[in-house]
Amino acid sequence: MDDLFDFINNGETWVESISDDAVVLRQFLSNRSAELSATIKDIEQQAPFRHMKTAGGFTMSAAITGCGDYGWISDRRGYRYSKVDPITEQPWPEMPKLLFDIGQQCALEAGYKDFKPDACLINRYAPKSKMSLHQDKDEKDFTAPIVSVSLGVPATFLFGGAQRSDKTIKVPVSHGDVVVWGGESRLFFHGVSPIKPSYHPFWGDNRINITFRTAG
Ligand code: MD3
Ligand code: FE
Repeated sequence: MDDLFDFINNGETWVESISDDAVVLRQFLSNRSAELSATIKDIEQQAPFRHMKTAGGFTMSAAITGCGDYGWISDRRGYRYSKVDPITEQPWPEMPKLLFDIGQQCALEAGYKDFKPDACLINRYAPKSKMSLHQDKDEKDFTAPIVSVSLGVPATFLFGGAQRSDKTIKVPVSHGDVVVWGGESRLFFHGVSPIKPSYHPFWGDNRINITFRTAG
């Protein structure tokens, strides 16, 4: 774990603040992205990407899977975390140590000590897929930050405020970037603009977003 930082952060990286308690760690994972991508492909073999239905009956354009103790599910009963994958009817794949360490190290870099993610959600966006403005509030403990890792083709995050009507700013994110948000911003509205067609050598025209959370 102490060594992790050496091998993820020996390239060109920089930090951007997007609000008092949200930061972008630019290119933090660029040196680990091949292994990280292979790890995601492996999880996908155990728990396939699927399109969930929103509570309102719409199909989400981003496909989702995950690993760790909890996975996020959505069905007619609403949104919640579950220890069982409804497709495989098995526990979600174990969170690989590589992922846990990356989530914890990125949180630490942003000033959050002892972050212990128990859920790692993985979103896959094809061209035109988007995520509408929402809050992440299904987790039990809002004092824990959320760490987000972007892979594949670039995207534009929409970062708003505590109210849905608050103005949003656009934050471009690309392969190897990490966003960490906690404190006030933990419950801010956010989303992802429709993905523009482009090409990434490993992920093709897809974008992957990995979020580490303390859910249970
Ligand atoms: C939180 N995923 O899975 S994560 C989600 O890129 C989700 O797949 C998006 O939102 C994705 O729930 C965004 C990164 C993010 C960006 C800005 C935020 C999370 C944020 C601003 C406030 C709070
Ligand atoms: Fe979210």
